[in-house]
Amino acid sequence: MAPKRRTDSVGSDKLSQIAKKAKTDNENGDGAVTKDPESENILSEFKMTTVLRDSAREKTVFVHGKLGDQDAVVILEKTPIREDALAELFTGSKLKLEMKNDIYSTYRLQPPPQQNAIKATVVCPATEKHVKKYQRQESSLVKETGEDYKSITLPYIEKQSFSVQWVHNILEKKAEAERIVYEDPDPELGFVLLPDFKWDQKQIDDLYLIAIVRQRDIKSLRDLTSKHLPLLQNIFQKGKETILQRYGLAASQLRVYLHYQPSYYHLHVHFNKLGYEVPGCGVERAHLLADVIQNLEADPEYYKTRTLYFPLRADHGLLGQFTEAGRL
Ligand code: DD3
Repeated sequence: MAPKRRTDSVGSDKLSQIAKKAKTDNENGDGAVTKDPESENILSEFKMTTVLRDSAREKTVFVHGKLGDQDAVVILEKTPIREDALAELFTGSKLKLEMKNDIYSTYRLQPPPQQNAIKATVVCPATEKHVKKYQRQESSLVKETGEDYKSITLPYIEKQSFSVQWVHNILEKKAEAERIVYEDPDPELGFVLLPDFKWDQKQIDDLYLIAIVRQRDIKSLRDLTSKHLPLLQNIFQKGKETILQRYGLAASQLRVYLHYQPSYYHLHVHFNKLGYEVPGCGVERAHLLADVIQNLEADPEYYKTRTLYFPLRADHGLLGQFTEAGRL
């Protein structure tokens, strides 16, 4: 059996060190992390109100509640079992027989504490939008012409003023600086490559990095023209090179794409391991970077003029705008 590839088998045990360090926000206005206290349990104060969503299959739960007087969303996720942890799991666990029948038996295995971790993501203060985002919702496919973008979508996103403070923190090294995997400082062609929140960096199977561009005025795919080709090619090229060097994953093992609509309006590119079926990687939302580049090469105004389709959740404000405009 071929050994499973691990992040730390490719010359970077720094990765696991980083992931182990508990990080706590030290409020200084921009929400940037300035100190690094070890595992103070801020969640002991969490007063839960509702479970927004849970999935037995994904082993996740999204909980809404209060941290002090602020709204908070806490996401809990059981992490995959690491192959290099198996030996300790077999030797160091408590085992309780549940049933035995013929050659079959099931047990309740109680792992040692260090093997029993749950990934916890905290959004605090959480807005109404965060709360809505994690509630289970039906979606509708929207058809957006170039005109619809100008008259409906653009005014909507400008009015919303979605905060991308966390993106600016990354670009300015006020947060996650030690997580940066590659950076190109060029103001025009530059970007920062780092692991997405969703990836705990413990195994390559669910590799998920994002490239955040340095230019701050590119909201989405719709803003791209042929003048951005050098930027896109730079991200594609250097992103693939870096992932090969650092994680041993060839370009042929990568799904590199943009979202439309994106979840934040600052241009970024997703890098997943192929075969990792992450929400948002389907045809109704993902646009392969390779295709985006080709389309812009063929038509400099491709994304300004084409009709684009995307799903929106029933409670999404933009869906209401399309309905009001009689476009749904
Ligand atoms: C987000 C989309 C945004 C909840 C959650 C995530 N990768 C991020 C802040 C820092 C990050 C991300 C919004 C927000 Cl769980 C609401 O994502 C982030 N840092 N996707 C990284 N590395």
